[in-house]
Amino acid sequence: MKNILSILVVLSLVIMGCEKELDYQFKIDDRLKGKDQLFLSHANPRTGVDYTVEELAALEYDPKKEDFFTGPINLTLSAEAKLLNIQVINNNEVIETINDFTEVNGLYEATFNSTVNDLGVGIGESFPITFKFTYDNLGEDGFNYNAVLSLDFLIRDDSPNLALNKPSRASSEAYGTFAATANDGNTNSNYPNIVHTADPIGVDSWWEVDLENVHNIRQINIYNRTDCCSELLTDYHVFISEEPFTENSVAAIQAQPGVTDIFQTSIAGHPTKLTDINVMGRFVRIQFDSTDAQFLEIGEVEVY
Ligand SMILES: [Ca+2]
Repeated sequence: MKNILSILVVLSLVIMGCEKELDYQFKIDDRLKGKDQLFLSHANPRTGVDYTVEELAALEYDPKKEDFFTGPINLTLSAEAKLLNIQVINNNEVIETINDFTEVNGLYEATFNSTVNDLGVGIGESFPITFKFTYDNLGEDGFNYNAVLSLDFLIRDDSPNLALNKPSRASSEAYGTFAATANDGNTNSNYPNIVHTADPIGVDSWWEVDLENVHNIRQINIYNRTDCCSELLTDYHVFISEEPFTENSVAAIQAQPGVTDIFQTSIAGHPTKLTDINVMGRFVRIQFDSTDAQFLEIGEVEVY
């Protein structure tokens, strides 16, 4: 048996234009009677392959309402009667219209393929989709009424924050602050809920976290200090490396093999989200190369 998560939905029928001639509603009801089931199925988004029996048994959420994706989204949609199209709708906006169907074992089947990035699903956020199935003109009496069924689905990106409570350190910990405050899960970024370095001129102040394993890093959120001084967190490097940073100056780290350097020239927000990174890494470091800016002040860093 193929172990895919399959959602069977039988919804009340909505008839376009039924307010005009109630008579046709009954005809259309009759035409779809016994053929009004919709199916939505997909492989396990965490593994990309079919669910194992154990994985299916361990699902804790309600799969009729939502599923978690961190990358590709490949859904199979099926209906029991011939379809004209399926509209993919988010917030009343049609984002795609599917017109290609294949007939498989008496079902009319289509696929919806996307990614969380393409849909713009923020990490930790939910993205509601309505699939609006429009049946082909059911074709009696020359009247062109199409029956419509809708299926609601919620895509959630529930990627864990890889930096949370992992070992972190900084070039200095001044004014009673600690490096660990910048990855303790608390995004309140008023002093003293920050890390605050104070280094001599000539030292490129930094903070870094060790994710303890190499991950594909997709997004980094940086929360600037909020009660004052936010203008200081600008012109900073975000370095990513699979290997530890062996040097402490920006120039030396840039010369280290395998280091990715993302340079930010605008003042950090609360948060600033660096998205679509897709770099393998274990160590993430935020660092100034301005000898003027000795005070690196950060409330929180999240890595996904
Ligand atoms: Ca914090």
